[in-house]
Amino acid sequence: MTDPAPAAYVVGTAGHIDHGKSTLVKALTGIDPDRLEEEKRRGMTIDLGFAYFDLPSGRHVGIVDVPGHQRFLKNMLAGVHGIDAVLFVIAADEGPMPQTREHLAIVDLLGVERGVIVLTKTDLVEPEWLQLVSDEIRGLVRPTRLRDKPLVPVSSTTGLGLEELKQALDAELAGTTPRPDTGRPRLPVDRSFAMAGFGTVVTGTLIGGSLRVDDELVVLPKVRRVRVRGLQQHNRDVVEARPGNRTAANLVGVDRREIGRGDVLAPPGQLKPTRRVDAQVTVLEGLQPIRHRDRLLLYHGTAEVPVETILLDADALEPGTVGWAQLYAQTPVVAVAGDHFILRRPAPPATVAGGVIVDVSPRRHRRHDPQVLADLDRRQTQDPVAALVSELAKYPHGLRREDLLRAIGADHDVVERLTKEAGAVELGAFVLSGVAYRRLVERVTSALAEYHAAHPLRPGMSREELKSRTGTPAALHSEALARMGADGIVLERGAEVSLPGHVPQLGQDEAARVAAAQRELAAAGFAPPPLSDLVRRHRLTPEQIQYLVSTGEVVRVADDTVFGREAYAQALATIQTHLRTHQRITVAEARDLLQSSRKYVLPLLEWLDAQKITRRVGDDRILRT
Ligand SMILES: Nc1nc2c(ncn2[C@@H]2O[C@H](COP(=O)(O)OP(=O)(O)OP(=O)(O)O)[C@@H](O)[C@H]2O)c(=O)[nH]1
Ligand SMILES: [Mg+2]
Repeated sequence: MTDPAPAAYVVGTAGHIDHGKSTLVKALTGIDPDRLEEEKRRGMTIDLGFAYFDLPSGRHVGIVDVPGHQRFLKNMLAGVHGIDAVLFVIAADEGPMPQTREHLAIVDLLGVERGVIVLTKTDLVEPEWLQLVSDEIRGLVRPTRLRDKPLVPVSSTTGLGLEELKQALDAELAGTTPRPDTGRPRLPVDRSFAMAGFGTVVTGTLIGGSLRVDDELVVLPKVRRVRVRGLQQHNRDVVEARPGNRTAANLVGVDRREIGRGDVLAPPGQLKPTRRVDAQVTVLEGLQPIRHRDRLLLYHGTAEVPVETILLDADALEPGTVGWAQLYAQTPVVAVAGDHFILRRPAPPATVAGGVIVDVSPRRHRRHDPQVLADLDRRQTQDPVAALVSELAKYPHGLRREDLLRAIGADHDVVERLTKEAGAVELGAFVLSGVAYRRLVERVTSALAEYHAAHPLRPGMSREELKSRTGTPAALHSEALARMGADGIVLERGAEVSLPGHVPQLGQDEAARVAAAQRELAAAGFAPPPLSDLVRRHRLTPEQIQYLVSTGEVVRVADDTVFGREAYAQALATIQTHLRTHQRITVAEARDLLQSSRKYVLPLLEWLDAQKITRRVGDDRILRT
């Protein structure tokens, strides 16, 4: 096992059949994404292919290569969710074709913001033709998010333009904000297979949070418990898989036939499969309208699910318009508000719409209900949780609740959703992202571990010192410690903080000096040397003395008077025995019994009084009952 891989990106191909997507991937990465025998024989991609490479900047890129053939569009749809950028491929000799348009519509509906337009097979055309095709493509992408994206002519055969393409992709990815780690990982599965000696392996693009080896997870929607035995990203073993990466997970507890494309792997209790989702639906231009109760196919994550479309604000959604719908699914879907999806008509097959899920646990709505529609509008205008998550991600020390809400213009109840749904942590007046809180915990525990190692005798580190060591703002510090204390991560004792497992112990070099002092004390019996002498002779520190006192090795009956454990126990027993038979004892009697002197016996008896073992009555001591 090696360290977690650095942040990486997932890039998908898109484009018409035979336009050179797979050839381009191979030219860029050296990996042939067409892995099936049938694909190699027919010279076409049937199912998703995967490759990876590093850009000139060092960015790791995983590539999902999709089939262009219309018949395999459902495979394409399983591959494009979660991509950071698209390589939108058009063959220069043929120009835009039907799946050029369909794939473009899909990546646009899925909200893919980044990409490069790649003109392939430029070795087959004349420059004037190239110019014509380029102009046509510019017109094609104008209404979409790819509008201003770089257009790079290449030839995978001659290698022309490949370096420029890498530079352009690098520049595009440089502009992406890192995928938010909301502490809610999901791995929509696109493949499952058995590996000899390992068992079940599933792959997918990980989103939402990290997975770690030994994590206990569930496979949804069927709810089956599994454990992660191993993780790989880009063919490297990792202990932690980070979101926004192609990820392979080796699972214990599930046969490969019981998990497959469309399933979702996630921590237990975080996602609830649902038959109903409320969604904003955008209908593509130039097609038939979507009617109330139309039966369509929902493509979400890697899943394909038949749905009935319940239109909430219209009887038909016309091409090019946007409306509200409740999608009633034939089998449960595993979704999160904010997820994008695609809707297709089963026959004749056609991509007709796409949209965004705004509610994953809606009630059945009355149609045309102004209140329902207003509520949906509110959710859509800005999913406040999503907005808060991205706002919060900017603050490693969290943000005051008030400031956070003001930044977004959200209500207080949203913070509750933020902690419930997005793993954020509330600490007094502060709200931290799940990641920020985990980092804070790491800083605190490693500062304490270091401190305990350097000062094994001290029971703990002062709160003040811990605060400045971890760079935590004062107002956050005590709240954070209280929370970590409640969670059993640290132990707070007065002004000191320690790790729960820390037991003060003597360091090696001091153990010898302390032992010598103890030997001297033991040999002295009831006539111990003054503590100050012991301290001087054995160079004892106040901490060491405190340690000896707290472990009971010495009993400090007065400021400068200490007894060894044995001597004290013996003295106590002698006095108690005497008192049981004679009821009373004077200082002089005790002195004689212990063959000691008044100098030691007086503080000893006073100590026993203070310990509520004896009580003073006139010049005598009696036993307390
Ligand atoms: N001359 C020339 N031929 C190319 C180039 N790129 C791809 N080809 C050829 O075009 C054909 C199709 O290429 P693929 O890479 O399989 O196309 P694809 O887009 O992956 O096709 P599907 O996966 O079926 O959608 C192959 O015979 C390639 O050799 C290029 O830059 N120049
Ligand atoms: Mg291909």
